Amino acid sequence: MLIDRAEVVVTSPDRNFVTLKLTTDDGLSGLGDATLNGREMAVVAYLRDHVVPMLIGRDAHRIEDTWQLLYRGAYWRRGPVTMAAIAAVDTALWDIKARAAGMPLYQLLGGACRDGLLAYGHASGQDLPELFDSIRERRALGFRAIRVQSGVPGLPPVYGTASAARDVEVWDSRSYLRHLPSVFEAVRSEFGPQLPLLHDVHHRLTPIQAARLGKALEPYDLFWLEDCTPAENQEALRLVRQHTTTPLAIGEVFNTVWDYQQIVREQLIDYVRSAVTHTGGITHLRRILDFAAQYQIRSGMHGPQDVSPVGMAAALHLGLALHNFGIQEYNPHGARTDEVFRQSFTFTDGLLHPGSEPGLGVSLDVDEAGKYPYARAYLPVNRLTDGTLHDW
Ligand code: CS2
Ligand code: MG
Repeated sequence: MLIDRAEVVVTSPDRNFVTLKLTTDDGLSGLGDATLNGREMAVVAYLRDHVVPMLIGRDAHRIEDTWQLLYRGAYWRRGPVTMAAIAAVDTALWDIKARAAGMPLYQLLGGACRDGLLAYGHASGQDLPELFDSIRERRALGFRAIRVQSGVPGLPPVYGTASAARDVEVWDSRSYLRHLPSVFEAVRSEFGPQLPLLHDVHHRLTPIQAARLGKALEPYDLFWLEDCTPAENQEALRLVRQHTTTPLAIGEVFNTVWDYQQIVREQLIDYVRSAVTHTGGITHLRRILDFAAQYQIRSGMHGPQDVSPVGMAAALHLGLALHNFGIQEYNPHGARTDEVFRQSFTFTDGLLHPGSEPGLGVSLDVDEAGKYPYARAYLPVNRLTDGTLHDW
């Protein structure tokens, strides 16, 4: 079964998505997500100019060897562009292999370890009444775990709040640190002790500030505190850990197992945030999560809207088959995206399931995709109140 055709499809139904479609000489095809938010066309060029020519004529069954060829064979290792491109090839080959076997992909990864995947949804508000409404709305949709993001008095809307869609955000860590514990206190007294609550700091604090926040939030029993410091300084987590028992989640911007080496071995985190799409595909993320499992660290895969339905499906198949699955972020896509990518995964009573169709269970309607050309878009940036550029 040889790879005969490789197409890179760029479409922007509700936002930009990059999809690799591989087709074999016996007519089977597989999909892989290569979407890198705000830098999409860099991955398109990497795939079209460098990767696709290497794939044509290769045995589609040799997933591991192809992974090693694209990783080691390039000499220049790691990095988000390279690893998103490798992820797309890897995912598409797993999709093909499972379609050839006539099985849903999770069967090839070892079979189901559970009935469904606990998902968390996003709630946010500028103030408490708006936040409470948003939590109630997520609960009505079935979510059993909720990420809570809140506006900060004195600042314009910040990351994670619905009205924050702007090019430049404004940030002040002191105001945030003062305000956030009171938000969780109010949410706990309104919704009780049982509901799992999560929060994303989005890389904005120094290690000592993060330590203080983790400690201040302990009474409210968070499921996790995410990206409390910029993730590339792994050692910073030691200081945070010394001061708090609030569980920590890190890694949505990581792309290889090497990014996790110290924080996993030293047990500085509790959840691995990597997505299949940004971390070299199913093959490599499985490797990271098997390493993490030795330390009772679990998965908490990134599932924003900029991971396409193909990337989401890949996450669900892997999550179902992993023993150390923790939770899955789930941010439903818009109606136009769902028309372009027909999916078979389900969300019932707060649990996701990848479905029972062969392969990933996602098909790409290329004609529908063609209606939505690429639209250049950037992520926002974040500035302190004096104008200094800060982490977004
Ligand atoms: C995030 C994302 O889902 C999350 O936890 O941190 O919203 C992230 O900002 C985007 O995926 C960036 O592309
Ligand atoms: Mg995040």
